[in-house]
Amino acid sequence: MQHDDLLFDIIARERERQMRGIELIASENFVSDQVLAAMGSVLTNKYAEGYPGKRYYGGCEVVDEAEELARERLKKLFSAEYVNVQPHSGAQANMAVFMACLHAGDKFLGLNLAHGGHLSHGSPVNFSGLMFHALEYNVRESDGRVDYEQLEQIARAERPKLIIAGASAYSREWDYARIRSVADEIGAIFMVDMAHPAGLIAAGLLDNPLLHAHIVTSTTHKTLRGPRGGVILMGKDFPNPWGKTTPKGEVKMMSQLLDSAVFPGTQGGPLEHVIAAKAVAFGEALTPEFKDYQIQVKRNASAMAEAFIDAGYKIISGGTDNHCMLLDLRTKFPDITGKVAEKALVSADITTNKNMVPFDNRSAFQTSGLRFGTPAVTTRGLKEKDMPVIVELIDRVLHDPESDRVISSVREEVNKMMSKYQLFAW
Ligand code: DSN
Repeated sequence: MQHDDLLFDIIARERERQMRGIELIASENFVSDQVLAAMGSVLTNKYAEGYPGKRYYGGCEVVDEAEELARERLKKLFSAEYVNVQPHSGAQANMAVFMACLHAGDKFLGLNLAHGGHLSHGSPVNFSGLMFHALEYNVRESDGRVDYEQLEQIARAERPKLIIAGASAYSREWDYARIRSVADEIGAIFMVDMAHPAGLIAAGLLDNPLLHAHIVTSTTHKTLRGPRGGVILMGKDFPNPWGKTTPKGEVKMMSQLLDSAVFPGTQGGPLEHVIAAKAVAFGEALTPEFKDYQIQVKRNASAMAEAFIDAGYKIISGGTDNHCMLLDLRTKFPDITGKVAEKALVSADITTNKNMVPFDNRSAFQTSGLRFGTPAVTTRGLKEKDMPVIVELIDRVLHDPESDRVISSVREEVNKMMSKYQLFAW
């Protein structure tokens, strides 16, 4: 067959883009060569509907070993009793939890998307908001932190069946115990989506939500630095409290409901090549080097937040406990939208994303904020001392986002800086 020059040229250009730029999207990272190799392996050829030892296809005995390895390593990483490594993404993992815990139309409570929440925690355009009755809590305007009092008030008044903690753009630690307490009071299931800080949690640098939540979901590609994908975990299995029964009238354990909700409930054949890559990443995350990496991610984020504040920017909540931060542009540049800022920075090879800030007066398409994170630049090898340099480059672009001259001079400095940091071994 003819070599696909067209497609492989696209891949080569994306590789080049990743190498020359400063990657600050809080949910992105660079995987190891081993993770990449497992993902691009012959395991992609195998159908394996079902679970290890109970498949609907023959010839699964080898991929069973890869899936078991992923499961055992993930259990060890988070001290979990139950895991499912098959969800294709975080949204798929969340969908399976909804399927296992709720009936269509049931009430659940999650963090407002415009306050840092996630699409699959109740947005009206997502399955969660379309098929279920979504209620939302906010962060406080005064300090940008989760409004636990409001969460409790809504929980007591509305009695949702599921309460969700976790966010896409929230830089602070969560009070999981407080949410569990109100969940117990009203008999709700408590789920944490730890997709963003999972790597920091695995390294013991943030609280482990498995100690408090009934169910935990995550992606595997953010701070955890694995392939794109999702997982579901539980610290302890428990009988389904809603008496949700199978068509035959049996009450099941939550582990059984979750497994069925992933397959055959919402997915078909698992991506065994991605599951193998998850196994590699979980193995890497169990090493002392991974803890050192996460310590550096956190240090870099704190240094970056401090540099932004010193340069006159407002960070929502005034700082960060994790890997990310949300910048409210209105304090320093009230006339620049997140959209304009993102475009100018991308032109200078600094990749970030526009983001709504809590109580934003602009739409999700314009926004008044930018979200930054340090997982990817830390993988590249950047340290605290480099963060003020990055902030100064960003500040130069934002002072003059329409200037080709400024953008091209910043881009030159960015490319020179990043040429010193290796990314791929090939
Ligand atoms: N898109 C992910 C993020 O950037 O946080 C969430 O799905």
